Amino acid sequence: MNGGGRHMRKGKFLKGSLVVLTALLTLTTACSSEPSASEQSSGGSDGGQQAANGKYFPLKKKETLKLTACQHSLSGPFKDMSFFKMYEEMTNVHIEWNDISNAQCKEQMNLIYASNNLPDAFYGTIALNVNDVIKYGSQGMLIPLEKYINKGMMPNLYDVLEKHPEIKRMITAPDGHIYSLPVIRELLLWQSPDTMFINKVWLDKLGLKVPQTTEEFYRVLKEFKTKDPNGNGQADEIPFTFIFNNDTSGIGSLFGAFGRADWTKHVFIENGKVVFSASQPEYKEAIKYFQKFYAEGLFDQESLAQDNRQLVAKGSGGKDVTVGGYFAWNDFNVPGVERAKNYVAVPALEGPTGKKVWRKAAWNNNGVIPTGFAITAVNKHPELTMRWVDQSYGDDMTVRAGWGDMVEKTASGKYIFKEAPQGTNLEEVSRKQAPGDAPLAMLREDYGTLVEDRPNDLLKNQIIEKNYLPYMTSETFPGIMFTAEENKVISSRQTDINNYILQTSSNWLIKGGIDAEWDSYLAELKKMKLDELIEVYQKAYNRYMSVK
Ligand SMILES: [Ca+2]
Repeated sequence: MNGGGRHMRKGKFLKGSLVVLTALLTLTTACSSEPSASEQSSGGSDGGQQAANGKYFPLKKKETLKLTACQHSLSGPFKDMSFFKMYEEMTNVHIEWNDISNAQCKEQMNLIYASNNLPDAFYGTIALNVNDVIKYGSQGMLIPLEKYINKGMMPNLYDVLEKHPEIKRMITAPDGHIYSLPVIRELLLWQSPDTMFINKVWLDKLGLKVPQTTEEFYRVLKEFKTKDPNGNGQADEIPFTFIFNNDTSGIGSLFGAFGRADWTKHVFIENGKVVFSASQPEYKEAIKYFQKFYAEGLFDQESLAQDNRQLVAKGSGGKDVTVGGYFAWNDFNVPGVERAKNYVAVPALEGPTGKKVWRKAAWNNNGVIPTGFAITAVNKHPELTMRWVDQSYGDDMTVRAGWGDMVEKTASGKYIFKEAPQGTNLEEVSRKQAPGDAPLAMLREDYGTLVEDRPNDLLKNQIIEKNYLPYMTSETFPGIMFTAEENKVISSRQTDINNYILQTSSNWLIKGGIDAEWDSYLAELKKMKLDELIEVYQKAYNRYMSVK
């Protein structure tokens, strides 16, 4: 199996003649594996390893790297994973694993850094995190990696970063160095974790349509409340439920009907400028409007306090369906799989003055986690290590790193999923075969072409494209790397500010009074140094965008 070839992926010609394809593969592999001029002249730290045919891997002589990782709770030992057995065969690089159990991960990782007893590299997103990478990178325990990310040494990752400069920004530390390599599972789904659902059976029964405006939404919920749509003779209907101040199950996107969406951190980017939603007039209008929904029992009173377990119990429990609508990642998350058939998605609603905006979630970086792999200062073969890890950013190895042997390649080149054995599921099985949270690159265009779409993902994708994507003009602050000083300001200011906002807004939603109290609320935010917080975000964002 050849792990290379990301840079010649997916062209329509791939589906053409097999002979041409094979020839191209051979050619590209040879080219991409040729040592650069500097390596040849210096002999390179890993010199003399190129095989006679010009390929770098498999190495002529076996090398061993010491890697530290943390296991996922569903994983077993890394050395037993079929993925790494295949990897060793392909590269002739043996990995000596220190794979820490999930429960011990944090403590053991801290010990490793504190004792300076370092492996050659850290592997996977469970072992690594942004704060550690920035801290230990600046202290020299992790080495800068950017000089290795070139076409000759890392053709797969290089190609991904060339096509996606935003991913390069995400993995670049505040000091301009790259200390960690990404794990990429770029799905449209991340842009709208929240999806809004409504009970279609009830709508049909009452002769109503899926609401398109906030006024229609109000009228629908009013009928849900008063007309006994579940037909049990009791006024037990909960017209609409959710978890306030939650980015998957909350109503932040609904605020968009007033011109700007909201989210738990309230920090948005508009034309390159940081905008704090909860101190803007649009936020005030939204709170004012939805207060009526609480006052008339259309929004679940418990939405301000309940947790996910309570929400699910409400949606899936009891003899009769009582929930008229909700926010969730997938339709079945609240009512369960069977009852989910009652519900359909609600599009972005148009507000009283014609505004129609949905939130675009950027805080999750579209599924890019910047900390998938890092090399330490004790590593004597950084170049070999980088070449080794680059293999897993290629098409085939990406799929295998994600799903192990639970995929099979069809004649068209697309991977399809295998049926998990009775009583198990895909993740449970594949986590024993492959690392999952590891260096790999599933780009948005890979879903449906390189790997078949999962049915749930496909449905959510369709919902987002049709109902939300055209209105995603409120973009949240992205998940960027902050400096230690920035983190200090953010953690000291933001928690207090957001707690104050949550408490005040909850009061307004239940009791009203926002008009009278708005000015003193703004004054209090000022006193809590909201301006300083915004400034920190702006500075960090400018630095982030300056990465070329
Ligand atoms: Ca009823």
